[in-house]
Amino acid sequence: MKVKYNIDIFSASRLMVNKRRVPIAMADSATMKRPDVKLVLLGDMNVGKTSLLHRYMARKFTETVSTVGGAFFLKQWGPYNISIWDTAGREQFHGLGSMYCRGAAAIILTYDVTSWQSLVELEERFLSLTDTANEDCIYAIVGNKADLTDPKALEAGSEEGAEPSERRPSVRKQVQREDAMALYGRVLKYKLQDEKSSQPAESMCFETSAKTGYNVDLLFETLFDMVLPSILKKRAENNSHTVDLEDRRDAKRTRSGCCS
Ligand SMILES: Nc1nc2c(ncn2[C@@H]2O[C@H](COP(=O)(O)OP(=O)(O)OP(=O)(O)O)[C@@H](O)[C@H]2O)c(=O)[nH]1
Ligand SMILES: [Mg+2]
Repeated sequence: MKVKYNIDIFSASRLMVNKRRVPIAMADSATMKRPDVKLVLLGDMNVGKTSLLHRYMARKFTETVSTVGGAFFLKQWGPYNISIWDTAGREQFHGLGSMYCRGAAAIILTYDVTSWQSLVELEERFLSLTDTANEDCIYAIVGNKADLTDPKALEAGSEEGAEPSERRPSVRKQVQREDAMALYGRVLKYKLQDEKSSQPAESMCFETSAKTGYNVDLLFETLFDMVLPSILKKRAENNSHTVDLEDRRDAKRTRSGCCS
């Protein structure tokens, strides 16, 4: 089954509204809320980026198709609007990655706990794409598909009061949390961020399951809270650049009154 996005900028121009030939992107532009801040999911193909986002936004795990280009959701968080960008992990879309990361306040570097190579790829292929992110960008390292290796993550999806599942995780875990934490340290070094003044590795490395929902809300909502200072900073900057036309009219009136 195909995953539908709130707004898919790549297909928007091809979609029609009410059979009139009005592109959705255009139709929505008047009512579309402006994002205050941007969060980006990066990582190799098949690690579960789209599934994580779909689990969080639609509260469901459904079959996905490999992402083409990228797409974003808009999430209202209190009075703020957060855009969450899903990117394609396939090599052929690699060139687009740095464009998606431009101005990002938080980046989720996603790997698959059952694939050591997916962790290696984060460092070798994806880290350099973050050069266009904000200077104070926050990084989370996320090991998805924990349901395949961790009984806690597998049980997270079972109905309350249901019998404990007979199934046991059967796939070998290839990436331990310590490996992810070590990568987090190297990410900070690469970004020239001071380890002491940055978020500690324990709070920035997550193991999740898009399939059962394990730690998915925790991941996104921890990051939303962490980017609030970026939102406030951006809003303050925007306000200081705003010219109040009423003020200017008053000033003109006063001046002309004074001279006449
Ligand atoms: N067991 C398990 N399978 C998962 C999980 N998340 C995703 N999958 C499966 O992994 C495959 C890839 O998931 P996607 O979400 O499409 O992966 P992606 O990272 O978006 O891949 P690209 O769009 O190609 O970059 C699909 O078959 C999913 O059903 C998970 O938490 N547990
Ligand atoms: Mg995808």
